[in-house]
Amino acid sequence: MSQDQILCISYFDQVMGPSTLYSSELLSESLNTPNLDRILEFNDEEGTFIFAYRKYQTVNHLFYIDSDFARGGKELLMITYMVRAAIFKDEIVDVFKYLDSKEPILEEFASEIKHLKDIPSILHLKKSTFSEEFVMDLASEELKTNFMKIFNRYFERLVPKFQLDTPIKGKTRLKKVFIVGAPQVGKTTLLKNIELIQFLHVKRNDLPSRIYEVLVENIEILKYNDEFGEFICKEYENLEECTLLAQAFILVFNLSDQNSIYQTKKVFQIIHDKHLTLEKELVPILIVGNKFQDKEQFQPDFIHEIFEIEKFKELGVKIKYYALNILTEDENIMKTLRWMIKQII
Ligand SMILES: Nc1nc2c(ncn2[C@@H]2O[C@H](COP(=O)(O)OP(=O)(O)OP(=O)(O)O)[C@@H](O)[C@H]2O)c(=O)[nH]1
Ligand SMILES: [Mg+2]
Repeated sequence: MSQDQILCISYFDQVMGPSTLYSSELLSESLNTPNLDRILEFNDEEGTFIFAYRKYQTVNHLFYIDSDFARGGKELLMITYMVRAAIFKDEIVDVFKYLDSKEPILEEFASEIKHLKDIPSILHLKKSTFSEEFVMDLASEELKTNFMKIFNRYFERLVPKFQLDTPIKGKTRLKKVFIVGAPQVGKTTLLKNIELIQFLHVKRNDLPSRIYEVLVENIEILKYNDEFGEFICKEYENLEECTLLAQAFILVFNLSDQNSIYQTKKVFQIIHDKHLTLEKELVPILIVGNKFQDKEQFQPDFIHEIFEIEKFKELGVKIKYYALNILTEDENIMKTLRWMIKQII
């Protein structure tokens, strides 16, 4: 199985902390897989949730199994199925819908694991001389065989059948959300922060409810060069291409600088005109006023007026304005992104 999809079972070892019971791949820094340990360390509620992390998008199912060995009589385990977004050729939504649809399979998988007796005992083997890759390597042959049968069967069921032999389309086809705005308003900072905000950064009490987070791989900065009146994007040739691919726009400006508000509006106007000439349907628009010094100098009414938010709403465009400090307010960034993702889905 390629590294495009990984299935992993981890658990919370009461002595060692988060540990890997078994995984189809050794998770490592170089693979850019999410840090499952950190997820397990901070969560203990049963449930399924989706978590996007740079290269990989994951669906995770946390569950307990009864154990005579554990304090409290229960062991916490987590099944994680992850896919590289790049294997999905089409829309952002495909990955989310796809992962979301896997919940029942993960639940079934968990229930089969619950019924494998002897699992609790290997979770409590002394690991001091532990040199194997996975704790499962320490199990008896019988348990290993039974476990692998189940593991492989569910892995088969999880893997998308339709695309495996299809070559991945050009990377450029994936990028769908564009950040635009005046110079020096925090566009790069926003993108970097979205990449860095990890699951745990933002305290969550709503774990069992679905968490849709943005696909970082699908966000690009679309810069406007005022001098030459042209758009520059790392991945795309020109504005026309970006407009045709865009699934959403994020507009950013400096909320203490009127010029930057007007400049961002001007850039957006050019993009909007392009939409009209190409007769492309208008996509959701997220407007972010960056509160540089935590100042909110210009009130929402003013922003609404400049960006003609009400007019767009009447046209049926999904559009929303948020004021926040891009550098520091992770939680609010996630809130705005969740809004955007919901509009796309
Ligand atoms: N205090 C504060 N500084 C910020 C914030 N966001 C960005 N900055 C700083 O503002 C400067 C510009 O931010 P960038 O993210 O590079 O802005 P940009 O829009 O990518 O700029 P260009 O790519 O040059 O157009 C950097 O020094 C950031 O550290 C913020 O929310 N608060
Ligand atoms: Mg930049």
